[in-house]
Amino acid sequence: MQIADVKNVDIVIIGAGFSGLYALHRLRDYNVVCFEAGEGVGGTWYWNRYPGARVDIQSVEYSYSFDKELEQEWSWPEYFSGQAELERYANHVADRHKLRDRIRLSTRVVSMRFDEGINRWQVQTEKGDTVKSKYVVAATGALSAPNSPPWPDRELFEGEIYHTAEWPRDGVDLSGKRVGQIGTGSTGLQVAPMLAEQVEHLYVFQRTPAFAMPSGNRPMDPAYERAWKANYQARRRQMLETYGVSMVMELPQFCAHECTHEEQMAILEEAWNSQSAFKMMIAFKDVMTDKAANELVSEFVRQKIRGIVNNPATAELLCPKTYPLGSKRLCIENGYFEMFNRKNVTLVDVRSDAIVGYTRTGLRTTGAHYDLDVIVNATGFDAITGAMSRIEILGLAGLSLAKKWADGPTVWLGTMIAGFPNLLMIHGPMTPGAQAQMLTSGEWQVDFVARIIDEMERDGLCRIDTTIEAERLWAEEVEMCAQHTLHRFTDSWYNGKNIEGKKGGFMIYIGGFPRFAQLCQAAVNDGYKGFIRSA
Ligand code: NA7
Repeated sequence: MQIADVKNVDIVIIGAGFSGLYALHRLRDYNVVCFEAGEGVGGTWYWNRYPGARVDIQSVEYSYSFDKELEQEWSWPEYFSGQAELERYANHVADRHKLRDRIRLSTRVVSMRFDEGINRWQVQTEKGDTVKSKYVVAATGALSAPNSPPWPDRELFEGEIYHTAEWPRDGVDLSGKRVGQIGTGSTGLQVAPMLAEQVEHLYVFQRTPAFAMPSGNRPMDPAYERAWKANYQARRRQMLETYGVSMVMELPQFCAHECTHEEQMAILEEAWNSQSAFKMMIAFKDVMTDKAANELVSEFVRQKIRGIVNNPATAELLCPKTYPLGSKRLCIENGYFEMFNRKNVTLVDVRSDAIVGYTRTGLRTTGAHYDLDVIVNATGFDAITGAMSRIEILGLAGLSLAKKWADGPTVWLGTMIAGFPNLLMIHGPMTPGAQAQMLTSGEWQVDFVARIIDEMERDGLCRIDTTIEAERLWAEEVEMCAQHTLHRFTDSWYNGKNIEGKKGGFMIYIGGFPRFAQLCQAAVNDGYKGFIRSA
């Protein structure tokens, strides 16, 4: 179906990633248009096309649940799908559900202003179009605004610079090149072994080493796939009842100190070999709440690293020692530690000798210079708030979102912002975000937001907002949950500390998805508690 009038619509959706695509489908009975900055759909899986990009959740879980036939028809060739397969899936869904007519590709939203007189958002795109819309659904992604290092003299560098989240569609030929990779988070660990195979020499610039589990990726076992397909709906329901909306795992029976040393080692060895992401984090009941239990698991992983990496000094540098395991995203690796046994790979510690700037021929640290042909920034994202902050958003009385969030984001249920009526977010600040499997939790949030819109229309209302008091209550809830875990001891994109000068506390809801969902439902069921709806 074509959009009746693109200058005046019911709903603008920003972003055609997995959540945006589902929102477009779920809200299809309205006059809805979706603006997408990329030339294609898929969001994260459109942009992050660096070598080795792969989801770290099993694909049978990380897939849409709304289309029961697709669930049966689609076959994932591997347990953890690569970027190309996920992009193919996003395109298939866009075609299958005839969503393309309503998607405007290569169209970045640059500003939005709420017109109080008519209760409409005026949404402006980079191409100069202005669209009036009653609602805006921001499916802008939690990890979509790339963070590039702020070092000076970038323009002097005569080689090429790439960010992993903006990797060229046609790939990059790195053979015979001296390549410097900055960053050793989930992305850095995936891309490095792929680069090492192509390049003349790879310098891995590491500021903070990562805890990583061996990848469990392997070709899909047909019997395993059949078992999922036979029980999909029950399994999806069970997933929604788990903390992270993920496969139901056997939960630990004991705290670490309740086990003998031999039992502890046997449990950890089994978790290490489990081929399942995150098993280390639930090896014992108290890994994420007790420092001693966490240290036991952390030291076990360090010993594994020491056992893989031949050079003891390199191994020691690769061992994380400054934060608890799992307090930032636990990475999945595929030959990353082994890679440091290659002759063409050098680990550079930029914690002790920081990078201070680009030069004509490479990168300068405080004490050295590295000659490079190509620089690969695997430096992550201005996460959670970054994509929204890059749009100029003006709410009631011209209030700017950038100003409102200058000291950190404030939200009600992670969904609405006081003073910004009819603007609804998916994977907004203080939602379970990266603590939950994002595709299924995104689908759930789309349904929640769609219910809010449906009930506004059913009741003939014009405006929905939230209050500063509701934002304060949600901040208290988020803080109360964060207090109980070891996450608070670590700087990462979870608390914005990966970006110099970024303010705000813990930006992820860590109370678990079931509690989040229950609080959201309860607020709406309880006469829209925390919201203000008006005619
Ligand atoms: P991350 O996890 O934020 O990792 C970024 C990496 O880049 C990390 O090692 C950073 O070191 C490093 N970094 C960033 N800026 C600099 C500067 N200026 N100098 C040196 N090193 C720097 O992003 P990813 O893309 O790997 O993963 C994001 C999420 O995607 C991941 O959590 C999964 O959910 C999927 P730092 O640790 O800050 O010292």
